[in-house]
This record gives sequence, structure tokens and C-alpha cells, in this order.
Amino acid sequence: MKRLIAAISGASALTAGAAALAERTQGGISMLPANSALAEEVHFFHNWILMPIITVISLFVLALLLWIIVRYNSKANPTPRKFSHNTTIEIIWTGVPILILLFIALPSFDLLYKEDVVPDGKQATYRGDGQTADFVFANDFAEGRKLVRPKHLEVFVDDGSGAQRLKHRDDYRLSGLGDAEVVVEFETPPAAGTSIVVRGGRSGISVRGCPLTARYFDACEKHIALAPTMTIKAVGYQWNWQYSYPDFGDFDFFSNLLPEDQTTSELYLLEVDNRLVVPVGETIRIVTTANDVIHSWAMPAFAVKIDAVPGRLNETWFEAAEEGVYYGQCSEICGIKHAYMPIAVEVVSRPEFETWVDGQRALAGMEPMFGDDVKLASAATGDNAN
Ligand SMILES: [Cu+2]
Repeated sequence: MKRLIAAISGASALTAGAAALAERTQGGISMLPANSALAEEVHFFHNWILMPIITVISLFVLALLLWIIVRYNSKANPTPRKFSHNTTIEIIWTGVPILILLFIALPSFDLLYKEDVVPDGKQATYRGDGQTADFVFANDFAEGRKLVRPKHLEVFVDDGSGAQRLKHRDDYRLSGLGDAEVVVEFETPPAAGTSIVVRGGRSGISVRGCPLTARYFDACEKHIALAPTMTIKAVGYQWNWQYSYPDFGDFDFFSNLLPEDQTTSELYLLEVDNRLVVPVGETIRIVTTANDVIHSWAMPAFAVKIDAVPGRLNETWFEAAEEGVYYGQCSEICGIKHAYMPIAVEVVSRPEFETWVDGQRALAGMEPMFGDDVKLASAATGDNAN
């Protein structure tokens, strides 16, 4: 019954999902579009660091091959020279690859770290009264994650005309970095009624849409990712996924491939009966494990690929930037139906997410957590997905 209701709700969003996917993949040879700031960083690394290096090396080796084939074949060069060592060339072909690997390793380790360490950023909101210029932000992070540099804080003000990010030193100064409390001192006290938001944390991710040149010089504006608002557990089975939401009553459901006659040709092998549903713009911790053999939970739009290993828990995170339906697949060969356990994530607004949670809780016999009876009724009839 639970699956049936969710299947109905999924089907209504199918057409939109199919159109979006066809648009994304039409004639495409590149990555699926990034739907998170971190995925953009990953795509930049792949498209603009790895690909140029790989291309240049391949063309260089090809040119060398052709040159040798043409210039030094037995007809063109009947009496070959017989030396076997050349110190200069050995230094070059050892040294240059080391430099190339180092150049690749630095941004690569940075990305691995960002994917591996779940953000712990937090934000505090204050209200200006026209007199107070100092605002205290608790530096109560774990050891090694405390705020010690100006870049570990972001300050925004909103006087009603939209949030504006302030500049350190120009607009405010910081004292107490590394101590238990950091004080944000404004040059001029914010006007009465101004909303002040201070965000602190070490999980700085380059903003979306940062220009290429800035990315090359690591000069993108950073945005501090906040601590997860929820954890989702994904368990790989031969051959489907089970998702549970421990923060919302630990309801769970299985996500199965949608049969060919229930979906479109574009979405067959990608669409599922019950999608994973998450709210947009929030940090989501995803914990993976498996029930039988190793699987891998992969979602290209968020640049997430993490093994699901029996007997252990792996974790990573993502923050979806835009609403929509995103597809991935099990990415660890796990048996005869490995190709038939797709992953579909539906990113919705916070209110839609809460309605969906209450609907799932109702199915599991739990009281609603967020909504009123109206919300609950609409969720239970299955029109919660759109
Ligand atoms: Cu699998």
C-alpha cells in the first residue's frame, strides 16, 4: 500500500522529469549538470584541470609515436644508434610526471576532504537596535574545527531590501578568533530592525557560477556550508535501495526500479517507484551500508559516489541547489541485476518536504510531525510529490 501510494505520486512527476532529463542528455558528452556548489568544484577539476592535462599528454605521446614510426623505421633509418642511457632525458621523464601528479593531487585532496568531512557550520541571527555594534558568536566547535581565521565567518545584513554580505575589515572586525567566543564588531552599529546573520564554520565551498579564472586561482567567493539538518540512511540490497529517515521517526521504504511499461524510454532504468525526497538548500548527511554485497550510492548531479559496504557505515553529504528530480545508479557491480537498481532523488521545497514526511509517518502509523490535518490528508492521497 505504501509503495502503491508513492508510486502514484511518483508517476505524476514523471513527465516533467523525463523532459528535463532528455534536455540534459540530448547529444551531451559531458557531465550531467551540477546541482550543488561542491559538484561544480568537482566538475571544474574534471573539465578544466584533468581533461586538459590528459589531452595534452595523449597528443604528446601520439606525436612521439608518429615521429618514431616515420623517422626511425628500418627504411628511413637503416643503421640505428645503439646507446641505452641518457641522463638528461631520464631526469625529465621522471621529474615532469612528478610535477604533473603534484599539480593534480593538491586540488584532488582538497575535494576529497570536502566530500569526506560533513560540514559543521552554524549560523546565528541578531537584530540591530541602532546602538549595539558588537555581536558575540559562540566558537563552540570541535577541536580542530574552531574558527581561527576571518574566512571562517561570514556576516550578512538585511535591512529589508535583501541580504548583503559584508566585507571583513571594511564593514566589521573580528576579535577572539580561536577563543570560546568570537566578537563581530561593526564599524557603525546596524540600524534598528536590521537583521544580522553570522555564519561560522570551516566548510567553505566555492559559490556556484564562479568564473573559471577565479577557480584556477582559488579566488572564488566561499560559502560556509551548514551542519546537516538531517541524516538519511541508504541500504543497498540485491537489487534495490532502502531509505530511512531516523530524524523523522525512522520510517523507511524500498526504492525499486520502475518497470518498463510504467515509465518512459528515457527514464527506464533510472526511474524508481519511491524516490528519496530531500529539501532544497539544506545539508543532508547520507549514510550508506549494504545488506548483502558491496553496492555504491551514486548521484552525479551532487558529485556523490559512496560505497555501501556490508557491516560498515560510510557517510558523505550534499546540498542540493535546485529543486527537481535527479538520477543515479548503483555504481559497484553487485550481481546479475546490478543495472536494475537505479537511484532517484527528488529535491523539493521545505514545506513540500514536511508534507511528504508527515505522509510517510502516517503510512507508518505515526502522528504528524509538522503539519495540520489538511497537509496530512493531501499527503495521504499521494499528491505530495509535486
Ligand atoms: Cu548494487
